[in-house]
Amino acid sequence: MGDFMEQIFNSLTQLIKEHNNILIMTHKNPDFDGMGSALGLQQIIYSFKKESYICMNNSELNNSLKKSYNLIKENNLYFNVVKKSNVDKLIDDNTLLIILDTHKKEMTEMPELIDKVNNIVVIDHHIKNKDYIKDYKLSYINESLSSTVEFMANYIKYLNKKIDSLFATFMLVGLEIDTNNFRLKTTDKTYEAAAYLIQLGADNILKQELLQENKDSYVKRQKLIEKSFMINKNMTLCILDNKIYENKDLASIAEELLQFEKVEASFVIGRIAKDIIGISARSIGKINVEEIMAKLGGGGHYTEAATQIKEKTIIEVERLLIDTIKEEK
Ligand SMILES: [Mn+2]
Repeated sequence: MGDFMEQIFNSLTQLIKEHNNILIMTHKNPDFDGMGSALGLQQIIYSFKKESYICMNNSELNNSLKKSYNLIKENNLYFNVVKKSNVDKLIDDNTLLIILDTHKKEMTEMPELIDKVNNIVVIDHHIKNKDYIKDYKLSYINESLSSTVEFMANYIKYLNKKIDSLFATFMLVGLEIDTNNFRLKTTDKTYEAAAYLIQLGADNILKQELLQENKDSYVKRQKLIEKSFMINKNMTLCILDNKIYENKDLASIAEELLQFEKVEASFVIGRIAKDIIGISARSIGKINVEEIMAKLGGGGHYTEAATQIKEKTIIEVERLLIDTIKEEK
């Protein structure tokens, strides 16, 4: 453990101990990395004999997260949330807001909180965007970190604390999703975090159940993947039909394309709204896809990025992307 990380961990502990009414917030459309680290942090705060509240709107949960919440309830584990309609009651001078897995105000579950709360902590692993949250008590944004769960698991380990095995399982799911099964940004610290979660009892069978998808969506995706092709010696492209897809469909195809021979970067183009074409890009770590997506008005990280282009056809977007890649070389 480096001195620098120890300092960050100690400052975080200090801030937690100094404040009451601690709010934990991740990004909209939460995933297992954001929520897993929020749940882990909530247990730690509780071990300091402090209440905390995860800012959450139930309507936005995906099926696996809904299943997770039901499991928390069935097992009667400590779990505290606050909805938008009730959160104002918790805000005063002594409120601490801890933002996880994003550092952009607009991406957070309740952006208005950032103006209302004076004491803010940001912990994230995305490439620092120019509109990051500037007014904070503590900020740790490290793009070489695999996931927010990695930070949180190592924080829990540093404190020598334990959390329930169910929470450890959710955190491990987040870690595996964000690293695409230990393929991306994986360092010794990532494995240390995973090892600690397994030590805490993370359940591999439940983990796989939470990662499972239904067969139809799997088969549908494989059919789309079949149509992908190499655009040069190390990049592959998959162009979807003209149906409207969700961003996460594009992203999961791009991720899957990375496992094929010779592929160092993958791109998926598809319609995501009536007049918007999306591109999702992934890289195994040699090619900076964020740079390519930024030239097309988007952003993200080095290994995962995306953009949205208005009022163009899929073919026009394909041409734009290929020209941009050629310029890049
Ligand atoms: Mn993440």
